[in-house]
Amino acid sequence: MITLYDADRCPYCARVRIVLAEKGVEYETVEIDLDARPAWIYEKNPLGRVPVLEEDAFVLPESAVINEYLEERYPEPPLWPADPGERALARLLVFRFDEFSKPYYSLRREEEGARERFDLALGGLDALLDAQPFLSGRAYGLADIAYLPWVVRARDRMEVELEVFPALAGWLERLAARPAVAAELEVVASS
Ligand SMILES: N[C@@H](CCC(=O)N[C@@H](CS)C(=O)NCC(=O)O)C(=O)O
Repeated sequence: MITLYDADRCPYCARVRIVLAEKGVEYETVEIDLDARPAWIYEKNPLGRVPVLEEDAFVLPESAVINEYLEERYPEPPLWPADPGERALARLLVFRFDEFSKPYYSLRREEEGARERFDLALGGLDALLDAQPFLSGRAYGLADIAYLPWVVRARDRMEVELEVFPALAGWLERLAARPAVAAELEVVASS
């Protein structure tokens, strides 16, 4: 059995929850209180962060690495493009995620100029989604899952208007039709 050390409010955990749901993998969760983390979480992850995935004696932190592991361990349905070039570009987006999250967290801290910087980052995603249907390329996949939790939280909790980014808004609407994503939208609405 897989155990996910998890926190409802954590968008990095949401990445892993979505992949587990897409792949229909059964798992149990241990909810970690991020405001009072148990000391033992450092034995699972020396950085003390969630998510952490555990399968018997195997323990793995880092959402992007966990999702790569799940993709290899449970290959169906595939969440990376079959084409090597398309896959590499999708991985590049995940690799450069900090370029998106930096202005996001800056906006959350209400720093000066953050809204403009985050709008620029959203504009970058919008332009990409104008050119291709998904961040992962021609089909939905791990790059979409890597960004979606922050886009949802920006819209629902930080009063970010997505209407000015029509391709991005359309992408979110299409993804919301997927049960794995709809379940996450409910987590955000109820937490
Ligand atoms: N790079 C990590 C980031 C995980 C992360 O920052 N998780 C947050 C919760 S959303 C956390 O555990 N924060 C506690 C801390 O930073 O001490 C990943 O992708 O899994």
